[in-house]
Amino acid sequence: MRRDYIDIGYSPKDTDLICEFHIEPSAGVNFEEAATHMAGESSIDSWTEISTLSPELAAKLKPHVFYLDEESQTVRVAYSEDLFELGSVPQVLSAVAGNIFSMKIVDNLRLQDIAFPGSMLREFKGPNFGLPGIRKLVGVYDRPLIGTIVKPKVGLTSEKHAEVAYNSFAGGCDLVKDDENLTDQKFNGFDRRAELTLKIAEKAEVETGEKKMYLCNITAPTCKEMTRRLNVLKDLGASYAMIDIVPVGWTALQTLREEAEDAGLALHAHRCMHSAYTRNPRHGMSMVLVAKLCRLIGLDQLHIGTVVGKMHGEKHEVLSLRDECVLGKVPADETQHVLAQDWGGLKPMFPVASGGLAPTMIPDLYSIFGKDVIMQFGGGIHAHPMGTAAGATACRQALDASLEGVSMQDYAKNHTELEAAIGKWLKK
Ligand code: CAP
Ligand code: MG
Repeated sequence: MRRDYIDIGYSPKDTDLICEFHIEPSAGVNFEEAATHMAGESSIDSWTEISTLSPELAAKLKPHVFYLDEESQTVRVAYSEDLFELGSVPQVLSAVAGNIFSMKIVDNLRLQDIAFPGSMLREFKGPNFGLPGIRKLVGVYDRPLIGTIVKPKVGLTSEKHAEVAYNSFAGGCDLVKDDENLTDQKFNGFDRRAELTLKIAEKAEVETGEKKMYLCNITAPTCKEMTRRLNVLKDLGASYAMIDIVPVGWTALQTLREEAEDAGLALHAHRCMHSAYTRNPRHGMSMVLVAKLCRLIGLDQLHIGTVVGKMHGEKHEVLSLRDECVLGKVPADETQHVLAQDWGGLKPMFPVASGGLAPTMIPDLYSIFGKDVIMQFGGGIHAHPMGTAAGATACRQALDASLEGVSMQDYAKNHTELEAAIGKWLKK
């Protein structure tokens, strides 16, 4: 391993890719040594001096550890763009999020963020619809969107699934999605579920006068099958497809981004399994980076957490995720280890808040996120004491109260569905 990767004061080139890492060296390994090995292993080097790495080649491609703070265990590395296959998320991750997590000389290592240079950003299309395109699709511009997840997660027949979706739409949901583990099971096959639920969404549109979006989960064992499912949805007149982004993998997402554009479908990114490597603040990689990669590749909307619901995610972290989804230029945020990112012209993604939410949380959600958020209520709609449709109506009533600046309690005085929701979820 060469010794000249520590290069404090190096000023990254505009074309460099920059990574921030959290590094905890193993016992007996000093911080600079751990940083050197990590920089080498994530770029051009090996565990020992290799004769085949000429000084000229090293000078051209070597990484620069330009920031080193042992107290905060933070390291920043600049990598030449020549080290990467332009437009390939898998290859970037194989380099800067690959072997290094396995190195014995670290006890913990976390890739906090990547700042992509414009020269690499330009290789990605970003969202096809994005937040503005989704608003145009749904025809709603001035409020959060309300969605639900058909519950129970799995087990219903396709007919029953469609019935629950209908009640959710009729009650006021703009969006109804499949749960993350519902794909193509014997009791609820993909093709039949898509056909029945899309047909009933159309019925609800006619009856309510509102657009109704069904997000059918196309997660499948092969890209070929996911593409087939995407085209089944297209032929049925769907506007969306949903994907479990972590189980399917980055190459599948880049493939489906192309296929979805050809099919004219928006992509909903469910992030189940992300916590396997984002949750531990000392090891793995951040959800901010997952969100950045999703926007680069071009998913249209992404789960980012709720602050007030059942999943972990502090307010500052969730808002950093929201900013990464939405802003054109994301400022550096040292406290959240977010590197500054200029998104160029890539469209914003629609942030999705979901997980453990009840209609009575809408005032808090609205004050946290404002109008540019999709609020999803699974149990919070299907556990409503008056049933699914009333649960959806209670959400719209709670949202109307927030939009009008009226307290939920006052608004509930002449809105029975909201009053029942308050009785169930607020009065403990
Ligand atoms: C929510 C949900 C979503 C979570 C995912 C669930 O249902 O369907 O998958 O929101 O979490 O299965 O838990 P509930 P995140 O509304 O009944 O909780 O959005 O944090 O990725
Ligand atoms: Mg779910």
